[in-house]
Amino acid sequence: MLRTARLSRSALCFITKYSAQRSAAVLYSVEAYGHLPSTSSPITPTLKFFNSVDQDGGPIPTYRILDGAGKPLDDAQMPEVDEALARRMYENMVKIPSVDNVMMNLHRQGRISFYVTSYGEEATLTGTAAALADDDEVLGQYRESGVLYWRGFTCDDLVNNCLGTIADPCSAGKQMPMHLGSPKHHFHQISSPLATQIPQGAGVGFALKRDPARRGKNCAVVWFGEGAASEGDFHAGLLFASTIPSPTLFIARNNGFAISTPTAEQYHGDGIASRGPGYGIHTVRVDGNDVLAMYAAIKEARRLCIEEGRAVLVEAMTYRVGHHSTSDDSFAYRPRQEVEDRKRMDNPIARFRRYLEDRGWWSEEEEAALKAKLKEEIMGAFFRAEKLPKGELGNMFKDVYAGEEPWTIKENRAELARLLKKYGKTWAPWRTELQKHEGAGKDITGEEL
Ligand SMILES: Cc1ncc(C[n+]2csc(CCOP(=O)(O)OP(=O)(O)O)c2C)c(N)n1
Ligand SMILES: [Mg+2]
Repeated sequence: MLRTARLSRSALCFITKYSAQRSAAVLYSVEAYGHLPSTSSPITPTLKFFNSVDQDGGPIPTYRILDGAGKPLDDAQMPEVDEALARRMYENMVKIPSVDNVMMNLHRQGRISFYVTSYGEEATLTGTAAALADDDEVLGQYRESGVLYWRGFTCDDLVNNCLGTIADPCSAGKQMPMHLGSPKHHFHQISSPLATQIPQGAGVGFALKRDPARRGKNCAVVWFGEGAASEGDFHAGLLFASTIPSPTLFIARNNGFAISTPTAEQYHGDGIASRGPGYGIHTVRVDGNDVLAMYAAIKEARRLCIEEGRAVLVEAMTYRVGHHSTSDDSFAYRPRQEVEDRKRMDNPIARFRRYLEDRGWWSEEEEAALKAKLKEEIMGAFFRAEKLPKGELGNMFKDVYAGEEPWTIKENRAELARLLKKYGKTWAPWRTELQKHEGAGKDITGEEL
């Protein structure tokens, strides 16, 4: 990585010329030779297949500002990030793994049933969140809690969601942990089936365009992993946003894996970015572990999106340092050493910390104080949430559908009542679990259990 950054400019020119010669094709000018009625492309007598969006045949370059040691690249244009903003970004980045560490421990102790970490993707999330307006509509996949933290979603909110207490602001304990959502923070409810958020996001973008109060002011922001981009919904969503233009910003987190499937088995083309131009969408590939590059790229992507009222695609190249989720052991399919190397060589937090320290914007003492403050915040949130009950059992049937309650829900509730009457008092796991709910199931059975 460092070596690439130091390649001399003459070497880069040589590579460009060399590939240009290889790909030379005879093109007839449109003025003299015209073009087919179905396309505006010039006529050529050269039979040449292509397999790259770059006419030189090379891969799409990756935009970055900071090298691996946190030093700005010689030719990079620095985004306007002053000390206060830089420190806030750094603090958000550190908060993400701090929360993840505690929640992973709670999972190991059996106190929460499921969790998803964002280890390694702190710069992708924070650089984006900082460049957006806080009321841009976000549709996440599930690994984007750092975007919510930036907008003021608290540790109490997160822990209540994971424990499914009455104070869960996302789904009142109905959803799995980490299926976050917060209308207050303009963050749409996450749902498990991959990629469903992509066409939905194009719809949200279109709705923003149709709303006079928000047209030209906000965009929809759709997150997805490179694995989710293999779903048909990815293609439907991008086609929708390009043919029915809308200010929709698509952000692909290319973190190397879809659970155990590495990218080498997910696509044969040039990542996700190569697909954008196929849909006529402005596209850029960014070093997702460089928070300043993410910030600058998203600022510009958002501007394009809103000013042109058209979709933009950003591919953030990063690495999923953690396991996929608490249901996964990634060392079954990737070497431990690979993970250790990536943590060391391409650590987004360490890299940005060095940038801050070089400017005198951060110190050892401030690091210790931040870590202590975060620990207190998260543990405090846990102790508060632990004392709260879960809502009434019947809540799980409420607000599932709008309008009249369908017969399926009525039937499910009746079946649960039957089972509770039969086993609620006798089967120990149910007896224990029921006590955690307000009313201990009385709202379903109509009687004391
Ligand atoms: C339609 C669908 N198929 C499969 C799954 C199971 N699944 C959950 S996450 C995941 C991997 C997604 O990988 P990626 O989109 O790259 O996101 P990452 O986990 O790497 O952030 C899979 C296959 C699902 N939730 N939905
Ligand atoms: Mg992935």
